This record gives sequence, C-alpha cells and structure tokens, in this order.
Amino acid sequence: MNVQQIMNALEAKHPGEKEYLQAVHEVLESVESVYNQRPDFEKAKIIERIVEPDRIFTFRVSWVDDKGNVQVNIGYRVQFNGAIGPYKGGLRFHPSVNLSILKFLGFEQMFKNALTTLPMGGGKGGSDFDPTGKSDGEIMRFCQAFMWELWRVIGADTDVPAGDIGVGGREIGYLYGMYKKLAREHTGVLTGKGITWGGSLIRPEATGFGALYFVEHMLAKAGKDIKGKRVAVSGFGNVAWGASLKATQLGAKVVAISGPDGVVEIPNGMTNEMIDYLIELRASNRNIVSPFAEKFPESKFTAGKKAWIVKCDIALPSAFQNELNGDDARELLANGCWCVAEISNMGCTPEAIKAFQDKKVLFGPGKAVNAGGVAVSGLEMTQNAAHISWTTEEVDTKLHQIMEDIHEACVKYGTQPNGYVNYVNGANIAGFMKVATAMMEQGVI
Ligand code: 2IT
Repeated sequence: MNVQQIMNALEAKHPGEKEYLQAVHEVLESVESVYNQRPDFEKAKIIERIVEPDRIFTFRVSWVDDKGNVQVNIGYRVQFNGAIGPYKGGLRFHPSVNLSILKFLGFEQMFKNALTTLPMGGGKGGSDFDPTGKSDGEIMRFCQAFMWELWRVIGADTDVPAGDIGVGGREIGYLYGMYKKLAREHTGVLTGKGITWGGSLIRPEATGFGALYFVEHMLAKAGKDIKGKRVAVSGFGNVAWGASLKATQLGAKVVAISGPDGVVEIPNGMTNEMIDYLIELRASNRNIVSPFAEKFPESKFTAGKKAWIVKCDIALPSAFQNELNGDDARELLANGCWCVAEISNMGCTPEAIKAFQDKKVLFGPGKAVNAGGVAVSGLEMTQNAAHISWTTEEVDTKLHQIMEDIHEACVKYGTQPNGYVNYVNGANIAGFMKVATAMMEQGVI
C-alpha cells in the first residue's frame, strides 16, 4: 500500500471529514510495513474495505421542549465493522456531532474493541443535540424521540450502543425504557444500564479505572511508580471522575481538572470530597468547571486556560478529540511531564504525539488506554446473555486482566529496536491484525 495514495483517494471521496481522515491516516502509517508483507491482504483489498463503514443510518429527531416549541436534531448510527462481533460503541450527544466525528470514533472503536479480546465489532452514533441547560424532562423526551428511530437498527446480537460524551446513566435509562416499549423485550441492547435493571458493577468507573491500570503497566515497564506523582486531568465528566478516583486511590495527586470555561488547579491534590463533587457538577448540566473552585477555596480557577498549564508528571487528556495540541505538548514537556495517556478518543493532535515520541515520553493512545470502558460493556453483555450478575471483585479482576493483555499486545507489536515502546504502533497493529484476519476468513462481503 501507498499511504499517501490511499489518503488522496479517501479525501476526494469524503472531502472535509477531517477527524475521520486524521484517524485513518494514523492507523495506515502504523500498519504500512506489516501490511506490505501480506500480499493476501492487498489482494483482498482489506485496507480499502476496512476504512469504509459497513453502513450508516441518519435520521431526523423531532421533539418538543419545555416551552412547547418543536425542536429538530439529526441522529446517526455508524455501523463501522462487524467482522469480530456485533457492532458496539457509544452514543455522543454534543452540538459538534457530525459524520466525520462519528466515523472517526467508529473507526477507532473497531480496533479498540479488537484489543479488548472480547468479540465486539465497531460502531458509534449520536446526535447534534446539546444537553447543556436542558431540563430532565427535555432530556427524557429527546432520548425517547431518538430511540423511536434507532430501535429498528440495533439489537443485543446486532448492534449494542452505550454512552459517550453527553450520554450517561440517566440517558441510557430513558433510551432503554423506550427501546423496551417498542421492541417488547428486556435484553442487553444497551450497556451502561442501571444496576437494578441489567447493568454491570464497575461500568461507570471502568474507563477511568482501566486507564489507570494501563498507566500502571506503562510505568512498571519503565521502572517507575505512580505513588506521589502529580497528575493533570482534563475534563470533569464521567471519565475524568473515574480516572481521578483511581489515581488518588493509587497514591497519586490529581492537581488539575478542566472544563470548556478554564482550568482548576488543586495544589495539594484532589480529596475524596472533591472527587464526589465531580458527579454533582456534571449532573448540573451546566458544562462549566468554575463552581468547583467556588466550593473548594484551596483550589484556583483560571479562565480560558487548559489543564496542560499545570506542572505535572503524568497528563491524562479525558475530555475531547484534539484537545492537546503541539503547543500544549511543548508546554507540558518544558514543565517536566514524562507520561501522557489519552483517555479521550484521539485526545492529542498528530503534532503533539510526535513531540512526545521524539522526547521518548511514555505515550499511550486512546484506543488502548481507554478500552476498559467498552471492555466492561462487553462484560455487561456477557452477564445479560447469561442472565447473571458478577460481583465488583469479579468484574474488576477481569478488567485488570484485560488491561494487562492490551498492554502486552502493545509491547509485542510496538517495541522498537532501541527498546522504546511505540504504543501507538503497537495498538494499531495489534487491533488491525485481528480485524483483518477475521475479514479474510469471512470472504468478500
Ligand atoms: O469510546 C468508548 O469506548 C465509549 N464511549 C464506550 C463504548 C461502549 O460501548 O461502552
């Protein structure tokens, strides 16, 4: 394959889909040399097939707000690749949502899900609906209207959505209620469900917990320890909460969190009370982090700045794609940061990743680091299919094992001759080989 040729063709077909093209470019660069040793892959046009979604659904979502006004949004489901299992991946409700973003997320999800070792294909969906400032009733009516269309294309063995930005336990509840009413079955069609109606223990924590287990392995391999280290986290949602909780439990100090309005610096590290407050702050639906500093005077809010201005050892992007750019990377490096693990999907720009790798910083890509979330979703599917529920310890032990296995796969495929582990290459090659092998064995479909 010639990466530039494929990218040119893809750009001509999908002009302006910049996040999607960015995600594809990164994977192609990683797998190029492995792929070129496989003429059978080339003959079967695996690359040309793997970069295009199996299918995409879009639909109008009409609903009525609290003032009685009719609102119209767009809904999507991208069923990206079903080679290794039912489509699986979250729903994102955010005003920025468009096809480029959902295709990039679906593409990443396919390889991430392959890395989990569980049988799940890749998918993603969502809407340009903005939950900020919406009442609980409005959220419920929107979710119901969204599911009224989505329910036709999903199913426990077909496509299993979950949460992502703007979709948490509350939204999954409203979506599930409507699905159950329409389909007349109580089944594992969504994950992230409530604990009283088929949800899995540890699912809310899983993305952040899994990320920290992965970081522990990265550090152990480099002969380091997380105890006492300064950790900067961006965002203040579910993922930032789980990461802050586990980092603190492991003895690290979480010295920064952030929101769209600015950064909160916490010089002495987060306390348990602060971690609990994150849940309340998110549930307020205001999408600002400044109230945190008003509640805890020992912290300091700076408007308009990112978490990356705060001096840290370990940086954990946990908010949004491309939230950490080249300038941010240089600032982190100048301040002595030596480990970066993306918990958001594609949290770093290609320029930032290159800056970290050039300086031999430990860098973990989202599709490996944040795979614990979807991994526990996979465990929720297993429990639902078997009509059982596992204990916290059972789920946590499995999550530990999965993150260790993902780390090992990255090391296997990503270790360079000089000993530096290129986790980006490792994750991309390991994920790609599994999906490509499954596609080869199932013929041209
Ligand atoms: O990006 C992700 O992996 C998620 N939002 C979770 C997906 C899932 O199906 O649990």
